[in-house]
Amino acid sequence: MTKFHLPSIILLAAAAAFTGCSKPSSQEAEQAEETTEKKTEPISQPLVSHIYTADPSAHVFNGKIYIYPSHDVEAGIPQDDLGSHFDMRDYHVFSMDEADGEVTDHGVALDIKDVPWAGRQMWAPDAAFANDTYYLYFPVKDKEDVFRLGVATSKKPEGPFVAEKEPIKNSFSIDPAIFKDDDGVYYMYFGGIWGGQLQRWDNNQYNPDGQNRNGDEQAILPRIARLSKDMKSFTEEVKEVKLVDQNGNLFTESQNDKRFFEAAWVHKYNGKYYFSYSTGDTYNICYATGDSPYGPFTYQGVILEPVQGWTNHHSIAEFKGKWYLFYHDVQLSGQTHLRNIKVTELTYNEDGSIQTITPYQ
Ligand code: FUB
Repeated sequence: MTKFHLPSIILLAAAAAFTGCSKPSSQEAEQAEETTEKKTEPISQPLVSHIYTADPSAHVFNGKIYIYPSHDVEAGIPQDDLGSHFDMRDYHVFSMDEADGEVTDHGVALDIKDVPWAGRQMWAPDAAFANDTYYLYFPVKDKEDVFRLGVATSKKPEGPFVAEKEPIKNSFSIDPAIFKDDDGVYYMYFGGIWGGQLQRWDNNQYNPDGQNRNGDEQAILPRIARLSKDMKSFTEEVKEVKLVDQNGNLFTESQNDKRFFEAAWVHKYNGKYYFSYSTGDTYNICYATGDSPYGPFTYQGVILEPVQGWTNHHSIAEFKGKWYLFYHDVQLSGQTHLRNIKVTELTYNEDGSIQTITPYQ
């Protein structure tokens, strides 16, 4: 276990690097670069700097904040459109007693070599607590190079976790996010297009030749499934989550500043369900609201504007009466696959809308 105190973190300046895991058009890349070039002073600093971390899923367990991020590494894999250079091999869990306090690294919580079915690429995880047990959910490619979602258990929030011998039946794609509703039912949201392979899944059937959608086609939708009591399987068929505009229309692929790309997260505020997500190649974290965990969710706006680096990924948690946005950028490395997790406060307006956060000033 290693402790880090924020003031002692060595901060390195780093340039924006929009050379992501999948290919943006040059116009999109230029636009995003312009956005971050205008303001370069980060509003928050990396939570840790001894290792690279990304995709922070935060939860409050036992009165502390626990963060379940990806552990970025330089694997020496050339960059390609499917994100092969994101070749992560284990997970660390971090905890904090205060949102602006010391960060404890609890060490390796799960290693890819201890997941019998895993091939490569441990991407963004999440966690949940039920049945006096902590569950770590994680996407990793199986031996056939198809992303599946795994689950591992521990009696402690920081692990170490022991993985089930098989992936969750009927699971696919990436970025699992667990939401517990007020009635005690747990749901998993998941999916990510391009490198996350969601375009290969139609009607829950795998087609290795599945293609990204064209501009005028309906955008691919995120997925949801209710979890079983033992938290290790789906109790229902995987369903699409409808994400619509203010007129109730589904987005087309060309509306890529609003349509779903990856990194789903769900939380509840004043009785409303908030579905938030990354728009991927336009780099926003957006949100949509609804009256049921299954949606439909109506688009409301941007929570987090583009960060330095190609990916944008977040989670939202309430701690001691305040709401926080956990996110990442590439402040420490300037390289898209070597990210660092951060936190900043999130503010609701009186009408329940969320104030947009600009990550640089
Ligand atoms: O960390 C690998 C992938 O990058 C995640 O699964 C995506 O959400 C993006 O952040």
